[in-house]
Amino acid sequence: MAKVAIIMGSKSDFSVVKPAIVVLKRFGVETEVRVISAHRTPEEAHHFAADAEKRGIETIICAAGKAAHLGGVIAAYTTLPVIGLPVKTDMMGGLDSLLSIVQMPSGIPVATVGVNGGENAGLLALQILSIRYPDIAVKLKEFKRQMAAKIAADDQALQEELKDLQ
Ligand code: RP5
Repeated sequence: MAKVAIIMGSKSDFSVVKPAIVVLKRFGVETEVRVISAHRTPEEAHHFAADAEKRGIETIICAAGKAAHLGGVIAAYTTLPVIGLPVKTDMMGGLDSLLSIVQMPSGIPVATVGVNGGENAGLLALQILSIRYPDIAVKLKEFKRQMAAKIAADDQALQEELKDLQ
């Protein structure tokens, strides 16, 4: 079974991380969810990243806010794909988190989703896994088909509403 690790810099990030866990579980992917801080527990971050591949983890989602170095630190110790999930902050609306995660130096990429983009982080992990797991690829295609059907239905409903406007 496919396995994704989801780590967050603080328990306070959990509400942002939750949609990633939900979508991964919906697709039948095993998750390992941890609080590990690049700054407050740097040694644990090192050990976690260095051992992740051996433990069967295939992709790592890292959620963090403010000076959000977790994804970068994890990516420094593994060749597994790392997805950064910037957390919205009170002071700067998450721009601080976003730039801290996305502006990695050459050689250590962190694939970054939008601020509070938990579901997209989960979906991106699924797309990475789908290269190896055909059942996930099939489910992703169905997911997209359902999204398209909803937009088409919304468009149809809008056309009906527009007919009633003066
Ligand atoms: C970051 O600092 C965490 O990822 C969190 O988003 C932010 C604030 O952490 P707390 O002070 O709420 O623990 O490391």
